[in-house]
Amino acid sequence: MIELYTARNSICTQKVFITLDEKALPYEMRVVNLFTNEQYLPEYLKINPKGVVPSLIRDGEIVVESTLICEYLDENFPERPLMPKSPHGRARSRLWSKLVDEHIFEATREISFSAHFRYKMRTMTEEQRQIRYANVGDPERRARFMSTFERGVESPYVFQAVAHFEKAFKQMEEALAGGSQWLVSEAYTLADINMVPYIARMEYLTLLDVWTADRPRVRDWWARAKARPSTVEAIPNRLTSDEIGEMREYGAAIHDDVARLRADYLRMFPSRH
Ligand SMILES: N[C@@H](CCC(=O)N[C@@H](CS)C(=O)NCC(=O)O)C(=O)O
Repeated sequence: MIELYTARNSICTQKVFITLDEKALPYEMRVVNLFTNEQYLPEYLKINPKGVVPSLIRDGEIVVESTLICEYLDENFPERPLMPKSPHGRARSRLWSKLVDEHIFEATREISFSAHFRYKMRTMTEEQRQIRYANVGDPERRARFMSTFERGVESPYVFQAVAHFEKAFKQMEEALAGGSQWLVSEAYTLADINMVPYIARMEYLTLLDVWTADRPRVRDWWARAKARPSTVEAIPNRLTSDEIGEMREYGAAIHDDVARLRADYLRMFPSRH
């Protein structure tokens, strides 16, 4: 049996949902409430020492980190493979999950946080916020949380986030220039799946056009990716209309700031055009 620990609207779990669905694997879901800090309960920290979702347990084996969970599932259930066959193809595919793990996840969190979760965190008690800041001992995450909570889009982390998205979209447009449907091959792979939730989030926040207005191949890729039943099942079908409405409303409020930050970035690094 596969047990999947997730939270509502958890972006990192969405790629696991997509992977499970693409491979037609049954699982049971365990919901962790991040707003009441259930992720820091001692019994959950035994499963996931960082106090984050997703976590997966299969036949007593615990797997954490969404990228590793997706690869673990693909390796254990070879039907409907989601990784290229050749070592070179696999290395190219992992460049995309590496990009997400190194930059795009954090970038999405900073942008979402500055738009939206920042206001939700204001409804927490000071004590709950302090628990979150203490954040199982990670000074980097604490600094990010505090900066974006206090300064919103003016946090330097949000500027870095906008820059990382700019670089990622440029890379995607180039990867698709050869005419292939998907990022590393003609087949849909974990490379694509890794990017989907983050791009969906930018769309929900009404920010996607900031980077894709002049990137037609990325727009076509996204039209194909979002139409896949696995995407529909993993993302829109799991969101309430209130959650979608909130993302739109809060995202639209920072749209012009995000566009300004992108323009600042391009002015600062003109060679990136
Ligand atoms: N690199 C991790 C990131 C996990 C992560 O930060 N998950 C978020 C939800 S998408 C979380 O649990 N946040 C709770 C917190 O930071 O307290 C992964 O991809 O699994």
